[in-house]
Formats: sequence, C-alpha cells, structure tokens
Amino acid sequence: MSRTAGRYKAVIFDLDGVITDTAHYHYLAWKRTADSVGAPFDEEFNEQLKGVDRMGSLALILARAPRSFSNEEKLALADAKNRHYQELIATMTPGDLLPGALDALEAVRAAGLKTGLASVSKNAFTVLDRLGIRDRFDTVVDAAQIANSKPHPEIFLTAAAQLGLAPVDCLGVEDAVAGVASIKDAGMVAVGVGKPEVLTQADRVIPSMLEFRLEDY
Ligand code: B16
Ligand code: MG
Repeated sequence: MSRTAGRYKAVIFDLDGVITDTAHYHYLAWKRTADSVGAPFDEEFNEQLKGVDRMGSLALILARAPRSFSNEEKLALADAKNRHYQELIATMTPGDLLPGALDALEAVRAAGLKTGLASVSKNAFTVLDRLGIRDRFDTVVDAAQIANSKPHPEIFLTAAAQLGLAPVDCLGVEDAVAGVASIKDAGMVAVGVGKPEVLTQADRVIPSMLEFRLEDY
C-alpha cells in the first residue's frame, strides 16, 4: 500500500461500528429475535451479521434455529427486530458518536478531501440525524440506493461515483468483515476498525477511530 501523503481524494466511512455504535443496538435487537426462535446467538456469531442487510442477517440467524420459517414469519420477525432497533436508536444523541469519529471527519475535510458514507442500513439517515452529522458528508449511500448488500462492492462503488471519483482515489473505513470485503472488491484501500485477526482482508487495522490519522495512508 502506498503511504504517500495526499494520495487520496476522499474517505468513505461505514456508519455502524465506525461512526457510532449502532452495532451494539443491532446486536441487542437480533439477540431478542434469536432467543424467540431458539437459535444460539452470541457476540462472536454477531460478527458475521455486521454489514449484512436485514433479511440477510435474519437468514443467517434462522439457519441455526431448530425449525424452518415461512416467508410470512420471516417478514414478521424482521419487522419486529426493526421496531425494537428503532426504539433503541430513538434515544441516540450526538453524544453517541464513537470517540475519534468526529475528529476524523473534520480532519479529512480540513485536508481538502471529500467525505462519503456507505451504510446498508435502511435507518442510516435517521441515525445521521440523531447524531447531527448529516451535513458532514458530501454523499451518503444507504440501502435504498443499492441492489446488492455488502460484501458486494456496489455500495462503495456508488459512493465513489457520486463523489465523481475513481475507486482508486478513495479510502474505505469499515468495522465489518463483509464491509472490508466490499471495499477491497471495489478496488479501494481498506482501513479496518477492530481486531486484525477478524479483519484479515484489511490493508491496515486500527483498534478505534481515535487512531485514525490521514497521514498514515
Ligand atoms: P437495517 P452498516 C448495517 O449497517 C449493519 O452493520 C448491519 O448489522 C445491519 O443488519 C444492516 O446495516 C441493516 O440495517 O436493519 O437498519 O436496515 O454497517 O452498513 O452501516
Ligand atoms: Mg459497520
């Protein structure tokens, strides 16, 4: 990976787990779903759901349940999970920004780079509004604008296109295995936020956004 200063023209951030810890609210909501159908569920398994869209996440959970479910039941379970999740995020405030996230956004913009957000969540704009940071992004790509969820590269490619940039000019930041795969398949350099043993495909892994420094890339 090139580390030359000024190599990039934009940084495209994931939302859940990078900018704010909605990953924890997703975990709490899916845990209730999994318990209700007798499927085993813990933090380790939850890693596989990060960055995966709602119905995809539900499919992974139900694959471990003791029986199969009709489409009607699946939709009801997904709807109940989302209502629970929306109750949880309704309490969010700017105080729920992850440490270092706002500083990273400001540093990127101060360096003259563009900022993008790539979230497969259908609740992404609600979360951005709760955090008060919607206007910090030059473009936001959410679930409504893509046909293929992470790990498909479409969401990061769409963000780059909306910024008017080639993927090679963009740096992607992700906390999820599926998200890092999406960035790499888009042809971008990937910064993982989390553990190196989990985010094995990332070009560089930092433990939290407090360690994000543009000059490292
Ligand atoms: P919703 P991201 C993803 O957001 C989450 O990581 C993932 O756990 C969740 O299932 C997905 O959004 C869908 O969210 O149910 O709100 O549409 O990481 O891409 O910002
Ligand atoms: Mg994430």
